[in-house]
Amino acid sequence: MIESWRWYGPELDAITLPEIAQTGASGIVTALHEIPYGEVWPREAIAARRALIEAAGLHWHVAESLPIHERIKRGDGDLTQLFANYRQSMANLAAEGITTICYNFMPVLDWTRTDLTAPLARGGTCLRFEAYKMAAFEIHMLGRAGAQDDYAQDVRTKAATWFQASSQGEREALLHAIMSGLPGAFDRYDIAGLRAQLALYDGIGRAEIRAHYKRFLNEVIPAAEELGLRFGVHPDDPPRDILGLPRVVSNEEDIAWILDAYDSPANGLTLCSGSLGANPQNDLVQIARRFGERIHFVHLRNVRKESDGSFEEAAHLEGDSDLVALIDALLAQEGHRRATGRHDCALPFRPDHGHALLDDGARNAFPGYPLIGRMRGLAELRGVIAGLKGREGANG
Ligand code: DNO
Repeated sequence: MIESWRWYGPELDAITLPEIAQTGASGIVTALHEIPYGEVWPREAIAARRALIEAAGLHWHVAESLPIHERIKRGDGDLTQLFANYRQSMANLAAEGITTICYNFMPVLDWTRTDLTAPLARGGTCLRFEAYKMAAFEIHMLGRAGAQDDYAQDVRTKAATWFQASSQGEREALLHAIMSGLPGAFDRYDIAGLRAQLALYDGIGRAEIRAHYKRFLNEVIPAAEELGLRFGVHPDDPPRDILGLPRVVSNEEDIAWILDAYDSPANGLTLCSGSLGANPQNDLVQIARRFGERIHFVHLRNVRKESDGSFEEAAHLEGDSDLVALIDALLAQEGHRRATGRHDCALPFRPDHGHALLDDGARNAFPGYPLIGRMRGLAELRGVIAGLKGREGANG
């Protein structure tokens, strides 16, 4: 497996490439976050980013994300130019030797949390999703019709109590937390802006989103095949509908649908253990085994779930998911690839998110992307991989 590290680029990330080199990671995962969604990533800009990365002795393995414009997700109007731009960015990435592309198909919001600095028992903070706070946001701050029906009575009661007691500052912090999953420099909404975005999805249900998704695959996967690119869709986080928006990348059945919708090795999966792991029905090892050949990129992290749908990000080897078993399945997939002569045997992975620990609080890193906490995660995962590989060797 290839150890990689997400970097937001020289302008946006508080962590530098020479610091990343010290973590031991060899690969970089990045995007041109400063380019608005829908516009072409120019080859020169990709080359300049790549040169920076290589000057630090690192390799740019994955473009995460090449974002899909909301109009494509909504199937809104004439999309010819947007698809052409997307394919041009793909061609420019391929020309610079970046062959794995991560993207998501979540309407409006990317990953969603309600607390960015939830305290941990032994010090430090983590990202947390609190069901009653999400309910308070939807029911009392956003005033979304139908939001009541998505929550159990006790969660609604707690939501009302929290809302009544909350200060303006706490409500703003909640909005800020919910918006923080949108990566890069663009598309933060205020309440009015979010309402307007949601209204654009009126009348768009699961079947429509799937149809728009299939159209996207038809538009880009043939080009990916020609260019030698591998696409890996990132699962919904959390893996369920949110804000009344249908989400179609949440579980094993969804993944099977996507991989069938355009049956090509180029149409694959980013296996994110943290996103999929937040739904108790998702069996990570089973998903890794079933779709193993189509996994092109891996995000490794853990979650601790609660019965009302709340969860928090646990340390990489704590929490509810058995990451050792998952890594074992991924190593078996690598072995299978070697045995069948595939050239993409080594799976790039990154320690996805990390706790903010020690001096992390003093830096203005992106939420979930601190230096020390992720380095702890990477070191633990590295140990698991070495241990499992050693056993493989010992077993001959
Ligand atoms: C969260 C990330 C996601 C991911 C996108 C991929 O930390 O894993 O934001 O980058 O969903 O498009």
